[in-house]
Amino acid sequence: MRMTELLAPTLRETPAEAEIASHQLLLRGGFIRKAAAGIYTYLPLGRRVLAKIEAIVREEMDRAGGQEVVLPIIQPAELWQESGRWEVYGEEMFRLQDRHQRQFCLGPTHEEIITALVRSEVTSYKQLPLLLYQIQNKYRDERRPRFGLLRGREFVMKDLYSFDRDQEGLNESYRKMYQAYSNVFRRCGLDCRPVQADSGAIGGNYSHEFMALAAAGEALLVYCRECDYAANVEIAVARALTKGAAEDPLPLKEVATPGQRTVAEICSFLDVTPDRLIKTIFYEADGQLVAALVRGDRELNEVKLQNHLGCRQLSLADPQKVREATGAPVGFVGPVGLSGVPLYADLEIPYLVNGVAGANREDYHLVNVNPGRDFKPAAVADLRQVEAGEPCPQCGAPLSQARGIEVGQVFQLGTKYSQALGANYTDARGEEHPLVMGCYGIGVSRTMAAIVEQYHDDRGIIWPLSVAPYQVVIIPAAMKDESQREVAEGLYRELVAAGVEVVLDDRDERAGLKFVEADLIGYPLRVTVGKRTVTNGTVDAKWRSQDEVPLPLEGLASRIQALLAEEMQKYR
Ligand code: 9G3
Repeated sequence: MRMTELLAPTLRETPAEAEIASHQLLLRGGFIRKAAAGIYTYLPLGRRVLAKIEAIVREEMDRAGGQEVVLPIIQPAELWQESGRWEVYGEEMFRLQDRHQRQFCLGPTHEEIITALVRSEVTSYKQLPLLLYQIQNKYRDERRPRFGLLRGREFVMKDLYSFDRDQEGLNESYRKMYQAYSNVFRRCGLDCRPVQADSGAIGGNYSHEFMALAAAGEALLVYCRECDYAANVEIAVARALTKGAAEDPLPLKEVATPGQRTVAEICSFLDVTPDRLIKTIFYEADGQLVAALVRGDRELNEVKLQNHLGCRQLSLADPQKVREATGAPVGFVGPVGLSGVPLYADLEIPYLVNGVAGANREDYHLVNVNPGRDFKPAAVADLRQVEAGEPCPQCGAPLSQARGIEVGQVFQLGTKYSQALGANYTDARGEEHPLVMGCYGIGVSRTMAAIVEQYHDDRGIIWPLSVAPYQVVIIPAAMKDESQREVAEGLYRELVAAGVEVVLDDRDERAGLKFVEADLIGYPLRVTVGKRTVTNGTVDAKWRSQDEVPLPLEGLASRIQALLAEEMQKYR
């Protein structure tokens, strides 16, 4: 490819709306352009990267026994009504009508579609296991699309669905996919960590997420350096306490705490440490008011609360409703004397002795609050956010915390969809059973952004060779110089003939600008033809993140191919 022909409109300035490196660099490097909020055009360089990632995904899915299909993007509402999910996803679902006013959605995922396909085509246990997948656009009307390809409203996903006879079969499919995912992300050069994850609304009982570690990641994970424990903080298990404070319960007492609302204010005013406080946080769970209790030094984990309550909608309660239910404003509310509001206490609450809580009276708190004696929780469960430094639930070593980009997720669905949609198979004895399913997603366009998050510097992107848009860029320092141009053209033609993915920067521009753009776009290997090529027969070769080395013109094309082959070994 010649730079005088390539559509790669680079930008010198960083577009204002781009906050993170991958969003900035993919725009500035001429890889993507925004068509609308969360909706992108992939320019030639961007499409080439996408195609490389897709090829790696496809190879690994096929190697794991997957069969590729193409499923419709437009999906009939009837299937989602059968599965009961048509109402579950509100505004996030792109819905449309056809000319006969029949209702459809743009596919945000394909459990319904694939299960409907299989229920009509698979009847016998002999056809199992069956792994079907596609790589295609998905549509989710995110409220706040941002961070470029990381959170878009139209994005490329590989989704695979496994169909097995029983749990044992599913375990085998799950294990194959887990390995395939590790291969995919390793071949993309991504530092990626599988973590235990919440199966949430999708249902099923077991799930992992593959997290690409990156400071810009929206997900928070905790992991242990000593063992393999790693979990999305949404479900990371807190180590249960074994004993409470060794002091005698004292009589409950109301104390004036004028204007003292926050944990910090109350602790300094009453001279107690935050672990003595009971934070009472009100939520509306499917419209019903509930109160969650965690210690003052902890954060409530809303995913754990929602999973415990099994509710569809969970949101912080409106302060007015809190005042009506307790007689006090937020900051002075507590569990004692609260009738009609079910209390959900974190595991640590029952161990509190002589704690502090809001008195349900403005400007007053209660001291010497003793759970069990002064209030009775509706339930006690692990509801708090695990923090770095806490003991690993597996081995006790202190947990570390990191941010990650969720680039893959694998779920054990069980029979949730096969039962809902009547997808059964007949076993060897002629008995009918619902198919046991798993589903497995990779955010392909999100992976592209995650790679940039992990591979960039202040000059631009540093593409791993396995996913680079082109492998080599040849830069004649001066296109005007006849001899430099000839050497560059000759090398270019040799490499093209050898099947190397090479760009020749044949623009009549200053060498400096060509270097800056080559580094911004992030070509892995840069070969400069300059004055020294003419005087002493060498070119300067430079891996994007290493120093320049002179290479003799003699046998240069085959030397470059050998260098590329050697570098590709890192991404097997
Ligand atoms: C919807 C909308 C958004 C959604 C879903 C449905 C997420 C939905 C979960 C999954 C689970 C797996 C197969 C590939 C891997 C992920 N957001 N999920 O089901 F209608 Cl609007 O998609 N699906």
